[in-house]
Amino acid sequence: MALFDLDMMQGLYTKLGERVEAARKVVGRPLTYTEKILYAHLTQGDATTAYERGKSYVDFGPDRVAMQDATAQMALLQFMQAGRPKVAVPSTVHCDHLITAQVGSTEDLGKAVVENREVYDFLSSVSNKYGIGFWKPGAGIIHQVVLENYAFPGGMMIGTDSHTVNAGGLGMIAIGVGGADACDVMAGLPWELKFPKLIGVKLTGKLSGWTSPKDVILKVAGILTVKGGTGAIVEYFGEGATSMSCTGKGTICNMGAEIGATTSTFAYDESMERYLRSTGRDAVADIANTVKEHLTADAGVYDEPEKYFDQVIEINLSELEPHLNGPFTPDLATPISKMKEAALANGWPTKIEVGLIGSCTNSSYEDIARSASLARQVAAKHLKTKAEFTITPGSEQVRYTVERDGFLATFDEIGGKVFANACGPCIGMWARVGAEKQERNTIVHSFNRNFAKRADGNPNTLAFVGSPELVTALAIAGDLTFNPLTDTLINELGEEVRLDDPSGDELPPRGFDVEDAGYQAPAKDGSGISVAVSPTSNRLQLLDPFAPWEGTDLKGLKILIKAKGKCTTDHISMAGPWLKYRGHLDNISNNLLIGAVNFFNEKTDNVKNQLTGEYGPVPATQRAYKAAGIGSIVVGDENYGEGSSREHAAMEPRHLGVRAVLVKSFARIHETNLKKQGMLGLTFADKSDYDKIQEDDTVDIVGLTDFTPGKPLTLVFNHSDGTKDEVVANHTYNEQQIEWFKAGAALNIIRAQVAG
Ligand code: MIC
Ligand code: SF4
Repeated sequence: MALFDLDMMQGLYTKLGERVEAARKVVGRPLTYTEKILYAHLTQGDATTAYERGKSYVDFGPDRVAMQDATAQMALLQFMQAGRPKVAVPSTVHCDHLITAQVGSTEDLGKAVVENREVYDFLSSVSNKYGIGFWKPGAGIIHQVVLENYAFPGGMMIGTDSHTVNAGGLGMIAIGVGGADACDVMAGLPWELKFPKLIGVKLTGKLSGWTSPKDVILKVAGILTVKGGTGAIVEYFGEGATSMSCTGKGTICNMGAEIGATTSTFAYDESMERYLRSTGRDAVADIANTVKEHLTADAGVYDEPEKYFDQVIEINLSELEPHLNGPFTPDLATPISKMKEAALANGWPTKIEVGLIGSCTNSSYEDIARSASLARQVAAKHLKTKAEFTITPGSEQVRYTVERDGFLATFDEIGGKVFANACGPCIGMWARVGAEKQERNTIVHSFNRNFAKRADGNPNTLAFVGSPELVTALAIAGDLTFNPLTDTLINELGEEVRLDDPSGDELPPRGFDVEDAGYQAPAKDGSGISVAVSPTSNRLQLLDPFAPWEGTDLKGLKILIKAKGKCTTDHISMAGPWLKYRGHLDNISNNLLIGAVNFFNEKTDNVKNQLTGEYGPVPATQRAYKAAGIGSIVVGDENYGEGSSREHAAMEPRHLGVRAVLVKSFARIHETNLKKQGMLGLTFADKSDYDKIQEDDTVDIVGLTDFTPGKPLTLVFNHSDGTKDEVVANHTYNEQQIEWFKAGAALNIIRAQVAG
């Protein structure tokens, strides 16, 4: 059984009333639920000042840390340098990202265990040594396992994965971070966050028929776009919130990452209590019930939300339609009734090749049960499933239970293939037959992201995100323009049939069950355990400290790339085949920005080497600058670094000698990752200055000797014809972050403290 630290939770709850009261006093008004949890986690104890949302930097003390294998390697390589004997807060590692989905769960898992042995052994022994809970490959996807075992109302957690926010479904403030942040918290240091703004989403009405929690977030994504949540926590409330399942809330919070939100959450309610009890956590529910009044907003807040939130959105669930979002971006929201029109207008291929359900976003018992209710109709109504269909369960506990209850057998009858309990097709670990032909085609899935190449590496795969029940219906129909609410299908007997509304239990009537959940507890005393990293390994590499700042302005930087349009972390540091190098900084650096579009020639991975005038791949060009001892700069567009928490997207350019990243705007996690790694992350004060940058420019960054919070820097673009443009670049570095820059990286400071 996994170790859940009830004492830690009890400790927090014991102080909760007092902390909330102190916060209420300094803030001087009733508090939202989010504010209560934030103020209850100040490292200083009781609040003494009211923080300014979107401005004040605040030190928090999270209760837990969660890491997945693709990011844990770098997080733990850094932690090993911090010189601590044990992690300071309960922490876990989950092996989920490195398993390829190809044949089926057993074979694929077996293969992954062999291929990734070195990495799994490393993670398992580091975990064992430092007191970290270890979830073996096959145990499930981090966010599902956390929801089932560790999430608790009122808690605060950070995790090295952007979808850590999933735990908001159980009333947590759970935030995705880079490995360096996790390293700090595990080392017992405070975790700093700019006090977020608050967005309130009021849910009225009730879900019914085809509409599901997924449609709430697909709709919200359409309203707020991929950057609308930046710097904000989204709090959901209203009768529509309390009437939906806890796991449905998890789905909504999960995809808060897709609107750039810091996190999302729901106040504690009966759906959460039911879920806690059903997953064997009566003790957690019982203790939570004793502090219930603190685990929701103060009276009146939800009645007049405009007074307490920076922005309020209202959605009537009774009128909400199922949505499909995509392709290529999760905020392009189309209600199913408009899909036919949209597909025709945009020329999207309407034949659906594959429907994929599951993932960390939509793997609940309810999701699977409702999808199975549709699959059952295939035989009953003499239909034939037109598209391929796959299922990736979120955890072994869910998989075992839905198998026991006959749902997997039902999927088998419609030709469904069950992949391992892992990320698989969601993160490009899908060995999809024929993907290399790069044919234009359409897939539908219940995951969260649909950036180009994300699922199968094919840039011409159009992926649409929908609820598992809609994905199942569309896979049966094989047609993107099929609207199950109004349309009929022709069955094998030539008859017109309609699919009945999906239905299914929220929680297993016979309870959850599992034989081996896949958990390995750490050693009580890990001091004798040694962790070996082979110097010749191509999977793991010990880290060398980054060099400190030289103390001068930076002159003569070359433009490595001026990226055009969307540049997510998938564009900066691709996943899929590159996941295997996540523990080896030099090897993974060979994927630096290979997905970004070069503004000057509209090509990917093709930039001008300003030393030779030749065009070549981005990583090789940057290595040439590095070899010549010349710094460079990366220029980007809006919401640069959107998506993943992977700090590789910041460490790779740092490792290869890029000195600054200058963009129109940043995604939060990526901006922090850059700062942590000692890189300069700057934004154009005037966004149209982006247009002034020419391919052959060299760039000077002026003002670093007086690098001060709130004071912009000056950038000089020296054009090849001898003219120049001088522009203003803003930054959000505070005193401490400027120290990180000067030291070369935040870790260099911890290291110096340990040594000193
Ligand atoms: C993702 O969904 O993009 C990932 C893969 O889970 C990432 C983490 C990673 O890149 O390892 C995330 O969301 O942070
Ligand atoms: Fe894994 Fe996909 Fe979830 Fe990321 S979003 S944790 S890749 S299943």
